[in-house]
Amino acid sequence: MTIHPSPADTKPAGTTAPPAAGITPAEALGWMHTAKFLTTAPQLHFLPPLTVPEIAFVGRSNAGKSTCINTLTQQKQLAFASKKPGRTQHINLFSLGKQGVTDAVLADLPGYGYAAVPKQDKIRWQQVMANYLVTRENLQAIVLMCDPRHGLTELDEILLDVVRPRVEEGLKFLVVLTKADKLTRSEQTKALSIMKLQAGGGEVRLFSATKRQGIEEVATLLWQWAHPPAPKAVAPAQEQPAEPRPE
Ligand SMILES: Nc1nc2c(ncn2[C@@H]2O[C@H](COP(=O)(O)OP(=O)(O)OP(=O)(O)O)[C@@H](O)[C@H]2O)c(=O)[nH]1
Ligand SMILES: [Mg+2]
Repeated sequence: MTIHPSPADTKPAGTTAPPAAGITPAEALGWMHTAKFLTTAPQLHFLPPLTVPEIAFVGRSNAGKSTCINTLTQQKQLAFASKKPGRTQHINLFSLGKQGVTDAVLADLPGYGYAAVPKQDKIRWQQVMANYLVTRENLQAIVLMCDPRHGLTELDEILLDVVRPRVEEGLKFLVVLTKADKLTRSEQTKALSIMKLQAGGGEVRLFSATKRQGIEEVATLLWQWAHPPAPKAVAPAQEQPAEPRPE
């Protein structure tokens, strides 16, 4: 198992920033590397009901969802990536967890918006995805993959509308600006600030599979989302003895 050292690991002792929420980027990548194929489902009702947090990768066809999963998990062919849009046609689940104990699941979803797909298939898929996003009970986070050269498409906007009520109830939301290697530095900065305005309070990160940009940041964020701090037990209110009235 190869884990690329994080910048924090290569800094001289004493200058390392404290890990966010108890995990270093290298540990987050180690967790990602445990990914294993779990199951594939052509339709929602074939998905096994699960209780562990599920993180769904969604976005238009060819945006780079499968490549992002392979890059984050440091596995070349875990998810099927392809130059040809429409490569992923089922919902594919990958389990994560150390020592064989699954503590989260990644879901690679088929992309939308590929022009060559017959209209009926497009509508069917949009319904499957909307149902998945609305009804999947263990869904903990959505990663919307967006090529910053195209920005948010009409179908991305529809997806945002579909998930908004759940995001307002606490579903985590991240926009990954993919293929950042195709942009100059200043274009990246601009794309990031525009998307921050459009993401409605969701997180936004730049990402490049080829330049290995943003990998540690995204892995760390997903680990944090999959391991939310346990809610603090609320101590029962104690009866206070009545203050004696001043005479
Ligand atoms: N330059 C560059 N190309 C990328 C990057 N990520 C993905 N690609 C390329 O984009 C194409 C599509 O990648 P996929 O990962 O198959 O895209 P997808 O979103 O899973 O596509 P569907 O399964 O059709 O929805 C492939 O040719 C990838 O090599 C990246 O960060 N930089
Ligand atoms: Mg794919």
